Amino acid sequence: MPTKTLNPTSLNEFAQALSQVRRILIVAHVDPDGDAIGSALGLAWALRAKGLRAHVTCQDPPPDDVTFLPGAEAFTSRGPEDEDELIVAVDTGDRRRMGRHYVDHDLGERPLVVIDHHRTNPRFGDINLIADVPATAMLVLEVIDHLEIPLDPTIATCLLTGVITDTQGFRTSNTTPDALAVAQRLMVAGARLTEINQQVFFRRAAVTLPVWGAALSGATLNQGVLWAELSLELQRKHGVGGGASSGLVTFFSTVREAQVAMLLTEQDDGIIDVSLRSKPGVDVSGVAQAFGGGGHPQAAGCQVPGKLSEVRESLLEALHVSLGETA
Ligand SMILES: [Mn+2]
Repeated sequence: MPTKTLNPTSLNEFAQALSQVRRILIVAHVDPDGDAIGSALGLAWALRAKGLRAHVTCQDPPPDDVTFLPGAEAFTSRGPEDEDELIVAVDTGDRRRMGRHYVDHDLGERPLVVIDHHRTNPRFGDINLIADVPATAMLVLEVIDHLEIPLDPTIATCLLTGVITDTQGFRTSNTTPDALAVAQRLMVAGARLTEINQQVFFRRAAVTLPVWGAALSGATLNQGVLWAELSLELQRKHGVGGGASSGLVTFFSTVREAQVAMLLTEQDDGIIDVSLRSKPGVDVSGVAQAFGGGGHPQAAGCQVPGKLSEVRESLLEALHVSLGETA
C-alpha cells in the first residue's frame, strides 16, 4: 500500500466539512494540465458516489489530451454560485492560480479546501491537504480512501491520468515507489493505462509540426540554458495558438547540453508565458517564483508582462545566476 502523507487532523476536518454540505464546487488551476483535470474529475466522481453533488470548474478549458476523461465536457468557467457550499481547489499552488473568478472574490462563509502537491504552496485554504508527492491525484486517492469511498474504473482512470501526466509516464526524477504503488492500485481498480498513454502521448496534431520546426531551428543554447520563443507572429503564420507548444519544452530538456530548458510563448494579452524544465539536481522553481510563478524543482513556470525580448533577457540572467549558485 502507498504511504499515507496527509495530516490526519486535516483529513478529519475535511470529512466533517463534507458532512455538512450537499453541493461542492471543485476548481482546477488556470491553464490546466492532466493532473489538475484528472484530480478534479476523480474527486468529483468519488463525491457523487457518496451521494453528494459535485461540479467542476476551470478558467480555461481542459487540454485536448485529457478530454477523453468522463465528465471533462462538464468544466465551465465560472465563480461560485449560491448553491455551492464548499470549494475545493485541486493542484493549485496559490490563490491566483484559481483564476480570475476567485483571485479577488470573497468566498463568503464557504470553506476553501486545498488539495495540492506544490512545495511552494502557501497553504491558502481553510483546510489544507498538502504534501510533497509526485501528483495531486495521489493525494486525492488518500482523501477518497479516508472517506471510505470505493474506487471504480472511472475514478481510477481520472486519477491515473494525473499520475501519468505529472510524472511524464514515470520518467521525472520525482517518481517515487509510491507513485508506482498508486498506479498499481488504480490499475487493479480498472484504470485504463493504455488508453491514457495513447491519449496523452500519441495524439499530437499534425498542424503543430511546422511550429515545432520553427521553434527547434530557432532554439539557442546559452551557458547551459536552451531556450526558444514562440512569437504571436509565428503562431499566426501557422494558424495555431499557444497550445501548439505543449510538450516542446519537455523535448528541449532531453538535450544533453541543456541544464535548463525554457520556452517563452507570447500571448495576445501582452503577457509572456514562460515554461521551465531542468535536469535532476537543478531547481528552477525559485526563479519561477521570483517572477510571480511557481511549480516544481524540475518543472515550473510563470507569466510575465512585457516584451518577448525583455522577458527573455531577464529570465536568462536569473537562470544563469541560479545555475552559478548550484554549480
Ligand atoms: Mn500537479
